Amino acid sequence: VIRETEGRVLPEEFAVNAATYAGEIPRRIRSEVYEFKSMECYPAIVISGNPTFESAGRETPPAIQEGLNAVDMPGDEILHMLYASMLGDVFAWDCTQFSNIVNYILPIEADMDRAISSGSARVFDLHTEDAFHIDAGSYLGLFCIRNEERGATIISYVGDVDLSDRGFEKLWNDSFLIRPNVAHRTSGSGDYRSILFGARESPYIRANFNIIDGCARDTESMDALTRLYERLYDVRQEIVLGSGDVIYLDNFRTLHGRDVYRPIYGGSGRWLKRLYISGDIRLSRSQRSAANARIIHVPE
Ligand SMILES: O=C(O)CCC(=O)C(=O)O
Ligand SMILES: [Fe+2]
Repeated sequence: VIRETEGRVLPEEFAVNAATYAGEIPRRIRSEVYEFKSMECYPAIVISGNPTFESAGRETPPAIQEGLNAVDMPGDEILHMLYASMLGDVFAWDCTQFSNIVNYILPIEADMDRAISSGSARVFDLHTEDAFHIDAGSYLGLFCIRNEERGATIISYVGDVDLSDRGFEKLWNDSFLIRPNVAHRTSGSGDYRSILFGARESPYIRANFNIIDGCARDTESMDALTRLYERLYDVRQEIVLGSGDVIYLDNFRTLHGRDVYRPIYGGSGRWLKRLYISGDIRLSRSQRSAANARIIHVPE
């Protein structure tokens, strides 16, 4: 139906139009997704058993590809975007993955030892996606095409940590530099911000534990951050996505990462498709070329 109506289904356009079709998703699924969104008491929502459509017969690409925004979307990406449109507006950054709206997560041999999504030999440690930016997405979606290696996504939910201890008080102060992951070609804002924000009884969190050296203003703040990491580590869960599973993480309440795994190279390696989802796309209007544009320009 979507292909008949839309003709070519291109990522930037469909990111805007998907919501008009999402009302046709079965109510059972919609109500679960909206409960996840409104209650803010779950780390993530998983929808399993999705078809992987054309991607099932495709090899995992050897590298991140340029120009995907000009290519007709396969069915799995259409479905991913339909689900995502129930949570917010899908967008991309121009400082990573060539501005592709649909990002690829796949193993690259040359990146093996790097703490980035294409690495494998080292833990890609807990982080909020794009916490360096004030318009970090509210949610993050990962649709699994294949994962024969059973590489695990790690998640830690801030709701599982008791933050009432006075030692965590410092985390509410604007005393921390939150730097971008190395996959982003930008240095971040350089502004000091708090790690915890929002409501005291159910805080939001933003952090990147891949890059924490020297990121706190003083030693007490650094100690609080280290203790937070230990608590988050204690409550971490491993999720092994299988073919056709899609997970939407609450990026304000859940940190994620990727465990060490042994990748298969040469076409059948782990392949996830990532979508960034904004809860308030208007926040980034000054960095997008038009109201309905979905690529955020980040200064280098
Ligand atoms: O590979 C994974 O499971 C997660 C990687 C990651 O952190 C991301 O996609 O942002
Ligand atoms: Fe990530």
